[in-house]
Amino acid sequence: MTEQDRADGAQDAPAQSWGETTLDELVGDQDTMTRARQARAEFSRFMLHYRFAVDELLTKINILKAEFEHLHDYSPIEHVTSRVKTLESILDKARRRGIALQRSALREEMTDIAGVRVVCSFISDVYWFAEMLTGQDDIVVLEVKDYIAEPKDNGYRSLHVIVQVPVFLSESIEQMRVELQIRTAAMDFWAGLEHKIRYKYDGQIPEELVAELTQAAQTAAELDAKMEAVHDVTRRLNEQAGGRGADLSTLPLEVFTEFLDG
Ligand code: 0O2
Repeated sequence: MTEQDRADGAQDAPAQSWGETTLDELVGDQDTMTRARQARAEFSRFMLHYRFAVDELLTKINILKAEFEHLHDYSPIEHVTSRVKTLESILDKARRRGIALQRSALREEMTDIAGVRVVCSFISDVYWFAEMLTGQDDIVVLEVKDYIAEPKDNGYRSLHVIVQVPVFLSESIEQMRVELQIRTAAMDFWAGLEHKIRYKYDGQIPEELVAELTQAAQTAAELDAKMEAVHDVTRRLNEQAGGRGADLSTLPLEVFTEFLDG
């Protein structure tokens, strides 16, 4: 199409429709435009607070991880991922669950707008980590779903905790909800695969695959139990050997006396 065609077409084209209202009417209605702009700005502020809440939690997680690594000689956390739901995903879930598209309703009823997933090495680490994090004074636990103690029928295992975390802004403190999913690497591997398969079949996984997946979840759980047993033995042996901290014995003593005097 040439520029001339476009110009001709534009002359003949009817006013563009915007639902029941023409775009011309909408643009002409300054109140509507102002409200729409305001709503957009408020929504991006709303989402920013969730991003801040995730950042707060990630800082806490990194501190716990670094301290644990310093005190012991392994890391209990394999990796951490986080996400804030997209607008599309929020709208989709609100429609499915019948949640009103109002700030207060979304805050109260959609508890996974912000999500943090922590993947640990061993099952004992999952509970250790959950306890350490939720034991902090500024964290409020709103809900716990222990799908490790009680796996879902399909074999899904994970510890879910909805927490409320304060976000300190320039003029207010916002209490934000975040969904924490804490699980082992084996549980995570299974959940990732199952999620991909479910997506591929649009939620309707064929029967025989469901059975295979449930069996795979059982195998993953057995692997976790075996790894935990190995971990117990190594921990015991390590304790018997008096632990293995960082080798500070080669540093000159003056370094430590100076440290104590300071
Ligand atoms: P996404 O894309 O991961 O965010 P809720 O949906 O939270 O209001 P529900 O379903 O009772 O209510 O919460 P639940 O059981 O705590 O599960 C929420 C999240 O856990 C899901 O989010 C998944 O991330 C994960 N999950 C739960 N069950 C399964 C499962 O069987 N397989 C896999 N792979 N993941 C699961 P979303 O919103 O479904 O998806």
